[in-house]
Amino acid sequence: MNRPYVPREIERKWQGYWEETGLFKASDAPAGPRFYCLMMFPYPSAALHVGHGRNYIIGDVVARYKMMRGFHVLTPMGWDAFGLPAENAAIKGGLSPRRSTLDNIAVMKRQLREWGVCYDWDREVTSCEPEYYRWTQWLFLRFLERGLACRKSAFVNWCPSCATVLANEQVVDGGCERCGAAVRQKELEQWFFRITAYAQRLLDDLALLPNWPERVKTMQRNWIGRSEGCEIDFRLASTGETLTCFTTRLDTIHGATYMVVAPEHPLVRRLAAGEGPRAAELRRFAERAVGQGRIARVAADTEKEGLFTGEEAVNPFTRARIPIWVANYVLMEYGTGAVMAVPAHDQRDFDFAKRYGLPVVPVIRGEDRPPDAAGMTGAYEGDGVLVNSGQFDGLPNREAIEAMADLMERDGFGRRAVCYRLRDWLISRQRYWGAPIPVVYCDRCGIVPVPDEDLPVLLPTDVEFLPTGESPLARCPSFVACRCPRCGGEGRRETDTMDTFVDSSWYYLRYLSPRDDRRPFDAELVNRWLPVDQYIGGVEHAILHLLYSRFVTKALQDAGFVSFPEPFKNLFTQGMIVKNGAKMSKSKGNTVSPDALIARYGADTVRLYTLFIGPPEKDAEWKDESVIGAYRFLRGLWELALPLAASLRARPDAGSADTRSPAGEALRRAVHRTIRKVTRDIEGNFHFNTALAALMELENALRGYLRPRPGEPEREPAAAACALKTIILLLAPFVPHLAEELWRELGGEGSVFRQPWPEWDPALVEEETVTVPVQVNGKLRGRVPIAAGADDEAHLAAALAEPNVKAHTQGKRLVKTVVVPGRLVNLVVN
Ligand code: ANZ
Ligand code: ZN
Repeated sequence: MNRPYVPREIERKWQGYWEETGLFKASDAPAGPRFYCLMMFPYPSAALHVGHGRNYIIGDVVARYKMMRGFHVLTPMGWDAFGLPAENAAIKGGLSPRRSTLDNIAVMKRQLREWGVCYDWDREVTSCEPEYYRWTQWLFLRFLERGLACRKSAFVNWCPSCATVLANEQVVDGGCERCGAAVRQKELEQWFFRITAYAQRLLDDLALLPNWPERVKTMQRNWIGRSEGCEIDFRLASTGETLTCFTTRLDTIHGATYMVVAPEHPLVRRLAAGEGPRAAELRRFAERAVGQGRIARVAADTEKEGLFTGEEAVNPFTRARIPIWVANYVLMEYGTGAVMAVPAHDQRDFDFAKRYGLPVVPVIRGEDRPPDAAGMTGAYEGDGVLVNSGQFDGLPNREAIEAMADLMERDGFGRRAVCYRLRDWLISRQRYWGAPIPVVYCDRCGIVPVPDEDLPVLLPTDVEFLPTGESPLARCPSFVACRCPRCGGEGRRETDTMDTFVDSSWYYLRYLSPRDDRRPFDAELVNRWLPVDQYIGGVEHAILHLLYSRFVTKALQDAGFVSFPEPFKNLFTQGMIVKNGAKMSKSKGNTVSPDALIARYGADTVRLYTLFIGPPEKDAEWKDESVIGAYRFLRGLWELALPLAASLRARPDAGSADTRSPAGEALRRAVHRTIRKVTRDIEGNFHFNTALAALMELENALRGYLRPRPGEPEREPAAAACALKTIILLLAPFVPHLAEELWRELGGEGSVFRQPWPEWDPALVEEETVTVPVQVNGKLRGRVPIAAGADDEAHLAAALAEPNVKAHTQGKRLVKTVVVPGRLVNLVVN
């Protein structure tokens, strides 16, 4: 009687074995090829669900596969452990953020282990621990030194309920991403990283990343948002002072009938500071417009509102005086915060002009559109030929832009300019659970960086962290009070903490020397192992995390700390697991815990199902009832393999050559084709699902081979042995516990992951070919070799390429084709 398949037993055993033997321990300087396999480190929230598992399982497959390909694999894991949720949970549950974070980490670590997902845990990093955030602070100081960290006043998204600043992308439909409260605008002094200084390089260097998903690169490009245009200096009619605007459509300047400035524009501030009813009205208007918030202001369906400022500007091309308005739809942080409004050719300006009765002057004539201001129902934003534009009349507008820019640059009232949508990275948070920003305010010395040797600036533990709008650290006198590092006088510590995206912008460097207490990372090791060979994570990080990490890497390269411009050579973004049509998430109440499924069917089943569910880059629907299918396959394989392995062990000739029977030959071919298919599917784009389907087919073929039909010769063991061994090896990255166990059953030694990945024999994967006769108008004109099973189209293509057939069909019209696959192609021409 054979042993039954009891996943729990074998899985525990092999998990212990991998740990004891240090299968996943990477040495610093191994000889031979290296492979850095990185999965985005998670935020330690509550327990993981099967949707989270996809990311780690995919990474684990890659790591194990690369091991079998002979690479020294580095596959570390850590925790993105600072952040608002832990703090909010602490406020609710009373547990300290550190305690709840560490508890969550323990649960997640257990879950990863039970999934059979392995890491080099000696390299674990936890971003909320002083030994890590000390170096996040170090990074801040290097940025400060290089002018890449700066403090400036800014309007920020403010959630009154969480009492914190929110990043733009944390504002969803005008509300706080976490609590839903309406977000307001508030002007605050904040710390920024000057990522805008790297805008062009971040754009250009996307070209260095051919193996990143195209959609991620597109999202980054759009986020950076490069625009080529001009800056034009208008003058105020009253004082002659310059009012510069940015435009991408210089060609339309003769149609500029008014100007619009942002409510935050210095001109508005100056005018609003004056006396009288107009100043008061401007104050009221500006305040209300600013309060609407950036996101609402640029939304297409937001009412465009404005107010005449009482000032006029002089158009440098026409000398015409045009009124200056202030309006909500112009943003201060884009371009110059001032726009020349061309209602005939810009829809926003058109809407605004209609509302306030401002003139519309068309200056571009589209193909068959005579310019007709009165009849216009919308702006014409397309290309065309200039009209109403003086000396430029008749020029195609794209040419006009160049001619006008030349003129402007020659006469010095404007210049070509590039504008980016990308904003500086706001890194300060008025919250407790983050890395303190390491600076001191001194009345005598100003802002003084904390010296490196005084790091870390420790986050105090005896803090009341209820949100009030100020950082909780501000109400912790023992934290705030300090000596000025420069003059020794009384100083005050910065009480803001850093955005968690700073923590995660450099963690992949720390894995190389995680316990080093003299420096953030060992540059030599980093330069040896990086860029990361494969990064795996969710597409929700397509923009910020990846952009920030790229920026930090470039800044570190400029500072001489690393030798490469891009941190992640290859990126794979997996799709989401959905359940009942919605993304699996705690808030939707549709999560599935791996724990019960693993207890019932085993980790290999959960892994197999997760990988088989669909192409991993696509979203996929989780169906609990389908998990059993994966289980049945594994149990079936077990029940097939155990007796077969035993019988092979009993036959000393099992490894020798078959008496080349046709059935054995066919099985051998199937084995080699499967090796090729699985290898290519993994190497190609992680098409694990089709790789697994091919393996299931091979298992089926082996099953059939072992059951000879009556009259067929007895099966030779060598072909069966080869098939079984190959199945086990190829399955190993996917279902590692079962593979290890069966490998031993087959008489293998050590870990299956120390075995080389199977190679296919090119001679055996050649598809079988048949020779098909080709007739033209009923006469035999040639014979062509065609792969067995090829479709009609392939037959036709092969037939038409045959030289003699070609000679008989050239210049003639093909009126009919008949294909009998594998037998005949008949062409009728006239
Ligand atoms: C005149 C004009 C005429 C414009 C026309 C467009 C069409 P992109 O392509 O996104 O860079 N603009 C400039 N600064 C702005 C600001 N701070 N807030 C709101 N809008 C602003 O857009 C550039 C165009 O957006 C600029 O070109 C300007 O309007 C507007 F037929 O100038 B344009
Ligand atoms: Zn001082």
